[in-house]
Formats: sequence, C-alpha cells, structure tokens
Amino acid sequence: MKKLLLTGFAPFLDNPVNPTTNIVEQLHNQVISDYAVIGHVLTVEFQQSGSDMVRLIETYDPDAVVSLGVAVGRRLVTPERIAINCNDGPIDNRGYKPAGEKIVENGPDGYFSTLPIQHMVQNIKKANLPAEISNTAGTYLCNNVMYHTLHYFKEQKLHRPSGFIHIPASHELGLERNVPSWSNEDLAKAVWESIACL
Ligand code: PCA
Repeated sequence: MKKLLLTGFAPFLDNPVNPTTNIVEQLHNQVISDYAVIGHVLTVEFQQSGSDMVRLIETYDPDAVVSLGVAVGRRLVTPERIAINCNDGPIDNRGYKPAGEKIVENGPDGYFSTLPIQHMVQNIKKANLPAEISNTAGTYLCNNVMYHTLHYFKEQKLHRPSGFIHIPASHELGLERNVPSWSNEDLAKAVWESIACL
C-alpha cells in the first residue's frame, strides 16, 4: 500500500485552536483509496517547520504529501496552486517576525503544486461542498512548508504528488474569530475527497 503524509499545524497568533490538528488526528491511520495516511502536526515556526517537514519526508518516504493549514476568513476549501520563495507576515510561535527574506537563498521564485488541484476541486464539489483553486498561499508558514516540500522533491529528483490545501475555520474557531466557518465533519470530508483523487 502507498503512504500519504498528511500534515496540519498547531494553533498560532489569535487562533486558540487550529482545525487542521483535528483533521490530521481524525485521518491518521485511515486508508483512503490506495493510500495509508500518516498524520503529523507541525509547529508554526519559520526556523523549524520546514526542516521538520523534510525530516518527516525522510523518515516516512511517503508516495504523496498533502499539507493543511487554516486560512481564517476564507469561505471555501482551497487547494493552493503555487508556493513562493518568500517569508513574510506576523510573528511566529517562537516570536520571530520575517521581513520578506527568501526561504531558500538561491532557490527558484516559486513552485507549482504537483497535486491534481483541478480534480480535487471537482471531487470536493461532487460531495456537495464548496471549493476553488487559490492562487496564493500567502507568505506565512503555510507557504513556507509548501515551498520546502516541493523544493525537497525537486532537489531529490523525486516525482511525488505534493502540495497544500487551505481550509476555512471550524465552527469553534469561527465563533472565536467572527469569521465564516464549517463543521469539523465537513472539513474532514473535503480533505478525504481531495486525497481520494490522488
Ligand atoms: N495557517 C497559517 C499557518 C498555520 C496555519 O494553519 C498560514 O496560512 O500560513
């Protein structure tokens, strides 16, 4: 059976919970299509999350990687099209504040997702849940981890589908932050449908 590494993130900034933690815990050890899911929750730290991601890939040697992050305020589940070589945004969980520096000094400006993002959107919609492709993963940790993953596979000359999906807030987080929200059940279903088309 193939292996899929599914990552989420810990809470960060004003968000007391991160719904991706719940999804990763729920789908850990599940079998979706041909893939056995290995779930891991990453820290939200510029000097740590990317290297943790690479270590996880080297440990598990997954056939595919799907990373999840919450995009507080988004209404739809959004597979990301591209990661850019830039760290910017507010402070991370270690108190570090990036200022537009490169993620990888001589790395390419960007990497396109190697996940079937169009097919993923169709599959999520077929399950009666709204989805669309996003053309920006931002410049915070979600973009950072997506960039690190795609850069690693490129450098290693490995063709493994990998990329990132941003999800809306859960109801618990939505109430706290006063933003649009989904049930944990629907969020997990959308992620399941995304993985099912790999
Ligand atoms: N979302 C943030 C980082 C962690 C998360 O879940 C982001 O969109 O970059």
